[in-house]
Amino acid sequence: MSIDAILGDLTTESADALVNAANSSLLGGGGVDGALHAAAGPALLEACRKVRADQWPGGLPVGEAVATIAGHLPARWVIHTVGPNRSAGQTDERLLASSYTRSLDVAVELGAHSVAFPAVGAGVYGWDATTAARVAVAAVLAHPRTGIDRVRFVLFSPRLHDAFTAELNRSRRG
Ligand code: AR6
Repeated sequence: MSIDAILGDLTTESADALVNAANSSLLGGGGVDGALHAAAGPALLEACRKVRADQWPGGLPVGEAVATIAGHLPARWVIHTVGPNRSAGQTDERLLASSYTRSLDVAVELGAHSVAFPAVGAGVYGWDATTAARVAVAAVLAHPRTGIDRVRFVLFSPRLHDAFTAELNRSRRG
């Protein structure tokens, strides 16, 4: 089982499941959400509309996760999660941890062997890099991750890459 952090673009990362930092509407947005939808093509939005109609008519709650097909992305599934919007006063770190925990729960249910995450909440939603990295790494390490061989954090900025790398190194030193 490997956990690593790379500087890169999630839309070109090959993994069984790519995690999307979505919003409750599941109908797209900016940041990594917009990039994933653009790369996946319209089938992803169509799948998200179906999730809304069938499973989450009121929208996906903060800290929850749900899977769809991945369209043209180099993955089998996209797992959509909604981080807490710190900029809007949702400051509970447990909700951010839950985004990772529930995403991994869904990945295990799907039978995914590899999962790639962005820094959920660390863009529009306003979590600082150090906190985003600490919460993300702790949540992934605490998860049983049954059947998952690789978890990768794909970070879009050197600052986030440094924060996640430092956190992983700290956790390895124990
Ligand atoms: N690959 C990897 N990371 C990326 C990419 C990419 N292609 N593009 C951006 N990031 P954000 P949030 C990074 O704002 O804070 C959306 O509008 C970005 O630099 O995408 O959870 C949703 O629809 C940042 O470090 O997600 C919601 O409304 C990280 O991904 C809202 O933003 C997360 O930033 C969610 O906000």
